[in-house]
Amino acid sequence: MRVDVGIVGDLREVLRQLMDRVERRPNDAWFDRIAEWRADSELREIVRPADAPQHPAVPEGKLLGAQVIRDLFELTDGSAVTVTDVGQHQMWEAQYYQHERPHSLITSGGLGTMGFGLPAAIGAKMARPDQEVWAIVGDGGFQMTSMELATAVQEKVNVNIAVINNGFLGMVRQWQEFFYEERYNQTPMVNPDFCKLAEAYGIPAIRVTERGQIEEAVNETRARTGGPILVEFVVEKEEIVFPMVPAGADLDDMIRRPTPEEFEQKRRERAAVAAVKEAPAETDAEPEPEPAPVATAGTRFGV
Ligand SMILES: Cc1ncc(C[n+]2csc(CCOP(=O)(O)OP(=O)(O)O)c2C)c(N)n1
Ligand SMILES: [Mg+2]
Repeated sequence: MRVDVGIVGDLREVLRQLMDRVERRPNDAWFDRIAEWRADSELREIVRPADAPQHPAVPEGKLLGAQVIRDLFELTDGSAVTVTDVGQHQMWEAQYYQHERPHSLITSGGLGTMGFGLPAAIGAKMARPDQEVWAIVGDGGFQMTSMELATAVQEKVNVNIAVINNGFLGMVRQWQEFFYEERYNQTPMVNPDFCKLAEAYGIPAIRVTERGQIEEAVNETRARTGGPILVEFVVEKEEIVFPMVPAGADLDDMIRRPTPEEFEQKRRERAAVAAVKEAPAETDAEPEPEPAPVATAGTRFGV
């Protein structure tokens, strides 16, 4: 790169001095654009305060994995070290737990191995005993290394374990929903009772099935000393992590969560298709060809 003036110095100092010499240029158009994007994202948001109007995709009375993570972030003031496994829960963690300190999120970026979360969280707590450490794991990945509960008990590791139980290998189920017509092959899980499993190791366990129970469970977990504790969050089974980039597609081809309006439109289209499919044939004539599927991404178009 061609350099006009070479400056050697502390960047912080040099930039400050340069700022006085540079004329401020208005950037309103760019900031307006960002504000537009923000407003659009807010419309699509599913984690909202409990008393706010909810996105129509949020099933009534269901607990969402995304809500669990957001509430955990707020209840811990974002100060915990979190260690994730691999899957949807990992993405909710990344989206809804805002980390402002370095080294406070231990997670694989991509190509991660299920089963990593629990043992890595035990290691993190041993390395940083003064920090609050949460393992955030899926029901599938947790079962790959759940025998390490014994290590946590034996070594009295005070790690908090959040099992996000959606009854599925959720990340794979989501692909099956979007790209394989909901053929849920090998993804539904027959799980053990996670609370009883913890108790078998002498670990106290709490089950949470509603958003209103999260606060008490998290507070109780944080108050625990001298060993591990497990909270099972029983969440909506068919929650979707957005945005999603189909295999091989460019990043700007990402699939976003529909706005409430788009969601209602899809719902109407699906109802219309279902009505056509269910209508009894009126004549002996050849049946009409099936209408083309209307959903461009995902057939259920859920949360
Ligand atoms: C050892 C291993 N096997 C398979 C995969 C592929 N894989 C990535 S996420 C996932 C599903 C994880 O399910 P679960 O632990 O229940 O988490 P969820 O997506 O439901 O939050 C699978 C099978 C993997 N990453 N590692
Ligand atoms: Mg799961």
